[in-house]
Amino acid sequence: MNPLFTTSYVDPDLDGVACAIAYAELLNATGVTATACVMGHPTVEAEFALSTLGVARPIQRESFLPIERVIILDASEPIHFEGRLVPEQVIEVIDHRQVNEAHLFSNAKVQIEFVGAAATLVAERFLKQDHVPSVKSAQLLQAAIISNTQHFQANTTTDRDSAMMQWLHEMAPLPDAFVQDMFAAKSDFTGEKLAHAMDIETAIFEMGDKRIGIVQLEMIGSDALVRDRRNELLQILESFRQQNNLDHIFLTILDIEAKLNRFVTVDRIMQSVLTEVLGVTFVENVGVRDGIIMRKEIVPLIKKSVVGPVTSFANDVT
Ligand SMILES: [Mn+2]
Repeated sequence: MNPLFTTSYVDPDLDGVACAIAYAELLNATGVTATACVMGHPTVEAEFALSTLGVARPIQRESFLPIERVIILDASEPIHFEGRLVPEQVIEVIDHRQVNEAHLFSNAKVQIEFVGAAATLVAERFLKQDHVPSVKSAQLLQAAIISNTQHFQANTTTDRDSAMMQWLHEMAPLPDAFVQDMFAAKSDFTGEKLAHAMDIETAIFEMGDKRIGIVQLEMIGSDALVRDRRNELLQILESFRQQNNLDHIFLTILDIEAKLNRFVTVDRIMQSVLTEVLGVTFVENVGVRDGIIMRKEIVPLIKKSVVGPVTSFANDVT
């Protein structure tokens, strides 16, 4: 058998990294040899969690071509692998996105369920298979659930996320102040860190004949960022648009503390689409919407507005 790896998309977030590590641990505990990997650069938040919790870094890999077997977690679209594997190499998909292309992984067993974090699905696998995760994996999965649910404020949060959080917390609670420190760490966008974070947090979607870039930042203190660095934000967006050959681009900032989103774009078409689907009014290229809404929730709304109703795929949900 060819070697088996667990990984997430290129430049993974904490959910993707935590899932890759914990699921490899579960597989190995059940007699299936697998190695956790990351491609590209994990987010600042993921790096913070790995170092603060003392978790060994997953192996760095930049390609799985041509023969290795891969399990992808918190990911379900070939485009997010940037040609570093072919869909046929993927034997399993575990993800929580409504808009996905899991059907393109023709050899994979697929689990797509709409919970707040893919980490919840991995924690449930441990529970179902009657395996207790290591302390570090239990903590990493909790950090991922907290991160992906915006501390349980995101609309995508479900009772299953809370139940797995509780289960993991009882066996290995996170250190004091970990959550606060994690949110503060990911809100540090001083100097060049802003463009770097925006680069990592850019996702590209093909909708009809349009390529749309959506940059999502999660932070506390977004009012000051937008006030003090709006022109820089707009310039970064424009340079990303040109570099990635995009038709449209916008930035969505989830402010976990203020409990709102700020949208930034100079693109009039995107402004009017966001006004149409979310009721956001733009003043000087910035729009504010109360309540936290995540990119994965915005995507289907925009897709519907740009190309008509979203196709529902026949997912092989296991
Ligand atoms: Mn996720």
